[in-house]
Amino acid sequence: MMKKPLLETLKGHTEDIPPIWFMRQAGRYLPEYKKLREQEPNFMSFCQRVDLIVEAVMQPLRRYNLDGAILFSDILVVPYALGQQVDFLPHHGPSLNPIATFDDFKKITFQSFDHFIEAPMEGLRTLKQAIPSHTTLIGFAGGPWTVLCYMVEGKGNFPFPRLQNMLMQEPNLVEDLLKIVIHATSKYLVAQCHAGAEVIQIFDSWASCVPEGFFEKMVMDPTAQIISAIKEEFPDVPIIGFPRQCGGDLKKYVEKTGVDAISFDSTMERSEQVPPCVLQGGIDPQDVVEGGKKMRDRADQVMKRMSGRPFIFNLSHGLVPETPPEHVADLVNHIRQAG
Ligand code: 1CP
Repeated sequence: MMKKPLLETLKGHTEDIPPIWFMRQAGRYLPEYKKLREQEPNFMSFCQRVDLIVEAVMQPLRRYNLDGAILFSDILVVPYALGQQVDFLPHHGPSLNPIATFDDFKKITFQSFDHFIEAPMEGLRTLKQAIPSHTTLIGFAGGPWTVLCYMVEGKGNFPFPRLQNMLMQEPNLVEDLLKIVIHATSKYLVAQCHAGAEVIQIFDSWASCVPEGFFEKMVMDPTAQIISAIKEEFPDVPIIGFPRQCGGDLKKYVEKTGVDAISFDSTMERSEQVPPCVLQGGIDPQDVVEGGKKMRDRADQVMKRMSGRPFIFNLSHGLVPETPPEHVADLVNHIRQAG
């Protein structure tokens, strides 16, 4: 069987040319995605269509030579599968019926959970056969803190004051919610591994707004519990953590959670401390919007810093909708030549 560079790197091998994939490599910056998206009026129903999610994953793989293919879904599929109302409003992002009281919390149910996660599972099984043989299939979920941000706030609203207030005023409600989300996320990710995911990434995109003193309880412990549930059944599936802009002690994060790799962002790039694990990361998504020599120079700087150690080329956050796809193609070609 052909070796997969992304998997090899996650096992600790250093490749001459780093494996490459990008957060949000599928989706709205691609004209072919915008066309595909028209087939379902509502984003959650799009995520329930196996044919459409498989096609959305394949689109960037046809354009560029990538080492990773990430399931097309969303971190809000978990609250949706738990019975919370989740909508995506055009130009406004996610909109949920916020959980504010114990009565709202009581509506959360596992009753249809398995039914709702069946489409992504079928998507993964199909993709395992469809992607190129050197490409690694990546499953994902949101970190519980980040998912709770949306469940309680009802929308993207950094720094998520409702969850912050609830943490101070209704700690028991937060604790009960957290337990459910940890359990649901573990179940969802173990199912993804059964369906063929070879790597798992946990997106804790809003780790930066955890209140002082709560990082262990709200980010590290929940991540550790999810990872131990995965590793119990799938000890060899590597896990990438993305505690975005958490500014904390990454060495401790690695030791406490059991992640195999960290996807770093621009704040970690400036830090002196290098976490004791495989690293994933790269330039800023805005550099790819701009493109050209500046983008290539930035990429060279990252490659130089990471040379000689196991490293996956990615970005400090996801590709944004304004990204010209030609710039992504240029970046991939540049790294493959420079390596
Ligand atoms: O109508 C549409 O097309 C909806 C736009 C869209 C898309 C294409 C959303 C709504 N989600 C997605 C796909 C998605 N989301 C993927 C698969 C695509 C890929 O990676 O190739 C993934 C991995 C996510 C993960 C996700 N969703 C995160 C974590 C990663 C990150 O970017 O930090 C977060 C925070 C979300 C929430 C979310 N879903 C959608 C939007 C616009 C948002 C962000 C809203 C906000 O800013 O708060």
